[in-house]
Amino acid sequence: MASSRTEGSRKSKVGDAVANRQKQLEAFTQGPESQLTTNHGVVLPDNHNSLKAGIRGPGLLEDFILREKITHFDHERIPERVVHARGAAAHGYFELTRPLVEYTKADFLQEVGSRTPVFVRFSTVVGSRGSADTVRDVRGFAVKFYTREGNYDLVGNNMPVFFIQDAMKFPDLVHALKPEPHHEMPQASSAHDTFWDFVSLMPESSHMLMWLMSDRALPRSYRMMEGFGVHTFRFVNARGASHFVKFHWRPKLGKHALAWDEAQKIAGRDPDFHRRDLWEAIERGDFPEWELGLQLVDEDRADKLGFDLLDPTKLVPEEVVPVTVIGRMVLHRNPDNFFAETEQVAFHPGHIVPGIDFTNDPLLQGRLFSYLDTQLARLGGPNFQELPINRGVCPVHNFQRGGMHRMTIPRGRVSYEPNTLGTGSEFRVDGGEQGFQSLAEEVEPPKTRRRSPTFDDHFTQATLFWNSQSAAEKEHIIAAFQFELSRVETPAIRQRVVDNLAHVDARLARKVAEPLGISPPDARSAAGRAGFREPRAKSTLELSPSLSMEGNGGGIQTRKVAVVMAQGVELGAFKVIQQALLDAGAITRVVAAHLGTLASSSGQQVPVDHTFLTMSSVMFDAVLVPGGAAAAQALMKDGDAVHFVLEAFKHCKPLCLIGESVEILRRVGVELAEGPPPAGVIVGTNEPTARLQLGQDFIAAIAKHRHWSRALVEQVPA
Ligand code: HDD
Repeated sequence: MASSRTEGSRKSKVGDAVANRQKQLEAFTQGPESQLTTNHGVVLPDNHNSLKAGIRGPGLLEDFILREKITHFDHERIPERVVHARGAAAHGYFELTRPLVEYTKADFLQEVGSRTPVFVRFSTVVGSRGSADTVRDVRGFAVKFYTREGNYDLVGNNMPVFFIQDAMKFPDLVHALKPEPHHEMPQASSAHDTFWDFVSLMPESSHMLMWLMSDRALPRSYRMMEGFGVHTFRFVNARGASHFVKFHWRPKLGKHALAWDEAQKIAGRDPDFHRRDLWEAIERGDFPEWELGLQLVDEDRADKLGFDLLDPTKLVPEEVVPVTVIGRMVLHRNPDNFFAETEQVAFHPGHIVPGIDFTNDPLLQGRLFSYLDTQLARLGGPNFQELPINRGVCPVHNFQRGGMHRMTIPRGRVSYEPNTLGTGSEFRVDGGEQGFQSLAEEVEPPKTRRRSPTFDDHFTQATLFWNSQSAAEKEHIIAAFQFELSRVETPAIRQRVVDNLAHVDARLARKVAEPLGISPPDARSAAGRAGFREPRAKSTLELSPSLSMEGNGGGIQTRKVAVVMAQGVELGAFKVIQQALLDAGAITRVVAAHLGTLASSSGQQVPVDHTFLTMSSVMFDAVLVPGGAAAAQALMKDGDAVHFVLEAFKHCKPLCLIGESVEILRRVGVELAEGPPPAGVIVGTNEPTARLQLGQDFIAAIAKHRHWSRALVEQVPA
């Protein structure tokens, strides 16, 4: 049966599957409402007044309309996800660019050009549904592929490793990370005692802590972060041969981060920063895109990597096994309704299709239980797969029929197998070759509750990550550890963390310890503690440049440039630069002291988009200050304008200062006359001959994203 379905559907043209999925969802969409009824279709006489005994009298219990409305309202929330509660999602498609017949029989990975509809949900992990987007945290990256053989969920993160090696520790990890149970603080933050207490006693978390303290935990945008399947999975081909596989999502716009100070400020200015960014990009038609890359490893090679592929605290360096790009994913449609789609979507690593299989990674094995279980609690029963967003695009047939909120109506008297009463002849599922076949992997006895010694090395890859970071990225990691541990109240916990860090890198540990008021780190103090066993085999790779984000390109498409202006602005150079920015796909917005328009030096009226009241520099990627003596004078007298520019300077953003506006930086002692300007600061005059070059230089500076090694930053008080 499965093969005939596949054969038939092969004829469908590229894109049909995506359109059909949309049609399938449209069958469930509603609105706008022009007449109101009760839930049972009775037309409402009035939606403002309850039924009362007399015009000023008491309400009547009889009022079924009021009771129904209030009851529905009382039940409008479902339990938030225990982790990954805050998220944003979008519809799109995955297009295969390289066939994988040799490796997997999964139908959606066979035919180049085939498009599979997807729904993707990004999330933070620790915060509640209403928490801020830009907190220091891991980001979820969950993709549901609606394939012709059933739904396939790749439930990953934006970091390729995890804190723990065995699912047995997941509840402990999450209890330690979430707000502390006695006073429910702090919200959406790992900077507190219980988290650091736990991880300091769990050396297997060392590698993931490096990622969490790095800029990876502060993505500029969901559109600018990588995604990883984390675990090693298996591909199985039509002959039953298997390969290990690791999944990588690579953003077309490059991978980029916020500055920590900036991330904290955005959390106050716009807690919806990432959600809004995703939504607005899709509404504008700037569809976010990722490549899907794979690392394929055969069984023989797996034994020679120097670490265990089943250990989720390890990654396979791209320098050891290169990433092969096999497709692209485009998100092209925002959900119609947040609750019905983003909130009710149910991901599960156990949603797989023939041709893909699990490995014995003990974290993955535990996840296979957890996700189905959590959906039962969160979505109220065993029929959540019938919700429109969770429905597959292929037929679903089985005898699991009862339960809360069943939405289909199965016909007939037969709800068991084998039977003869259904179709009149014997129906039996006989364990043949069809459908999903688990890989017949050999299993090694004995049954045991122990950890494999091949999981013992907790530091080599943490060190590899550290060594692979640029100088600026290393400084950010040190600062992040210092921030988090300064929030830890118990000195012994701080001490334990830096002692552990000495196993990663002595300088890192020393630098982190400096402002913490504790003894210098001592790696030996950890030696006797649990988890500090000598590893059996270590990999010898010393650097993995792909682990660094610095200098990661991606162009300037969709980058937001603030143009800070005041009355009397000279528009000559500005217009040329603005056109160059727009041609390269950036977005410009004029920010000034008031809304309405500003008169330029030539009397032209310039519309203002935002004021300093509602927009700060942290909402932009770069700042342009056009010249004009009168405008520069006005800006210098406006504390908000000066702060705007200096804050962007401090956050190492590209700045383009024209003519007299250079004075703004001089105000705080940033002296531009002596030698070249600090990195990423473009300075020019209004001379017509210089304008084009100015624009190109500014574009090049924006394409570098941030200039983390910029000099003089520490002089700026912003
Ligand atoms: Fe998990 C949600 C990713 C380990 C148990 N997880 C959840 C989501 C993502 C991940 C992206 C949000 C899905 C959505 O948007 O709805 N989780 C991961 C990754 C892990 C991981 C990449 C390690 C490699 N998770 C993990 C373990 C367990 C769970 C070890 C339990 C044993 N995760 C859950 C959960 C959640 C969840 C409690 C909460 C809401 C949900 O499942 O649907 O079951």
